Amino acid sequence: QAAPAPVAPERTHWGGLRDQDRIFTNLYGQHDPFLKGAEARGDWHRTKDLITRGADWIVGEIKKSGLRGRGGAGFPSGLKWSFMPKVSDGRPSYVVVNADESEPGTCKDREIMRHDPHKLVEGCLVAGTAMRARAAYIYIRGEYYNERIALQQAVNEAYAKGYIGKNACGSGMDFDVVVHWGAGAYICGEETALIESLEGKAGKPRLKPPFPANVGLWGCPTTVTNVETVAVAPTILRRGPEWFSGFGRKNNHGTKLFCISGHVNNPVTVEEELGISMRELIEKHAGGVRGGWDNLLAVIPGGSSCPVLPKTVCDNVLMDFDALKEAQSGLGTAAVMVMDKSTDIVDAIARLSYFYKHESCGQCTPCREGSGWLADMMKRMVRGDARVEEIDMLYEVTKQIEGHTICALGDAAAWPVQGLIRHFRGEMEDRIGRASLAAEQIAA
Ligand code: L3W
Ligand code: SF4
Repeated sequence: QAAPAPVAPERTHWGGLRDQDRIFTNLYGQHDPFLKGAEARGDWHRTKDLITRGADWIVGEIKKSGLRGRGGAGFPSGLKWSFMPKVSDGRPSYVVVNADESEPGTCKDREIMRHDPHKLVEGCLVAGTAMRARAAYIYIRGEYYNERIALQQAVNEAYAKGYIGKNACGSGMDFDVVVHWGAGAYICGEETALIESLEGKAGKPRLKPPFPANVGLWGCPTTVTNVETVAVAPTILRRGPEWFSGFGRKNNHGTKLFCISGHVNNPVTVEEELGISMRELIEKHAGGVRGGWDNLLAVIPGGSSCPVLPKTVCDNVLMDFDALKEAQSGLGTAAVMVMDKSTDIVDAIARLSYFYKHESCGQCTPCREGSGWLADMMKRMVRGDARVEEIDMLYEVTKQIEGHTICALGDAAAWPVQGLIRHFRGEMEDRIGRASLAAEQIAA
């Protein structure tokens, strides 16, 4: 597999997002995260005027804004919300907020729930209205204890103030918000596993179709959507879809939270314009790569499922859905994991293989068996205890998994290994060469 040509930047310098254009102005917890502070920041300001304009208006505005889902898949949000039934057949409709943030490297939804929980609660009401839902369930990762407490406090405050519950915001509509805790399984972040878990069953993904918009929670129309996607909706409606779509570029609009971790001087979660260059993002907000940009080895740009990119690609790549797809990786959850030259890249990817093997629900054979094979083979690759031809075999195993499983966890197990082979095959071969030389010397 030849390395892809670096993506030519369409704009190399954006000047960065201005403070007044940030949606999450309270990310660093300098101000009161609860009702008083939230109202001072503009949350719950004339929400009644937004929701009484009706479902079709909200969906239309979200479509115009170009918002794409912030949970990893980047599916157009207005379109997804429009899949919900316009006329009820007697079954209630539900909004389910996916707050089971478990993708390694990802910590953006955590920041929202800690520091700006009212944006999410208000977003539930707005998104719920758009989908003609009567209630929202927020499924929060079990390990997020502090976030759960903060979120519950915000929900309680919104009930007490009449923003949600009976006659929400004086709109004549009733709307409930329920916070539900997960129990620490990565697979419950997959939308249908999350629904199963919410129903009290083991979190095992369902086959799609039917999609949740037709058959979801308790067999009712349901949309599962990420925390950030829901939390930005009220601001988009208030400031207008043109304001939001003015950031980024065609098909990749808006502002976005990026979580930057690893070998940088200042790990951070920051809101920036989609399409900022990776280099600018890291240098401007994360204090640069430890030891300088030239010390960069590779970056996983969008959470562990997204294939690793070598420095040659990172030099020019833009941080949005299409540019990263073109670079044979993905924006995913925008969790940017930076690795400098001290990193054992084969070992780093081997750890991810072990993670996916551990988190596989075991329901389908290519993922259950394949993720185990990948983890075992990667362990040998780390030691160089393999034959060079086995690199091709390893790649072949990833191809047997990719696209052949019930849910995306199979693909997520396959892609990091594919990225490693695509860009660091030489390193893998050298390691095998060194190990066999050492074995020959010992034997002699
Ligand atoms: C109705 C259709 N609905 C699609 C809906 C679908 C879903 C959304 C996107 O995977 C990725 C995964 C991880 N009628 C529809 C339809 N929909 N066609 O649209 O669907 P899909 O299948 O493209 O993606 P997905 O299953 O949601 C998510 C990747 O994200 N990821 C990890 C995520 C981890 C987190 C976290 O920790 N917070 O989100 C990172 O890259 O690998 O590829 O709602 O129902 N015809
Ligand atoms: Fe379970 Fe893996 Fe199949 Fe998903 S792909 S249903 S995690 S076995």
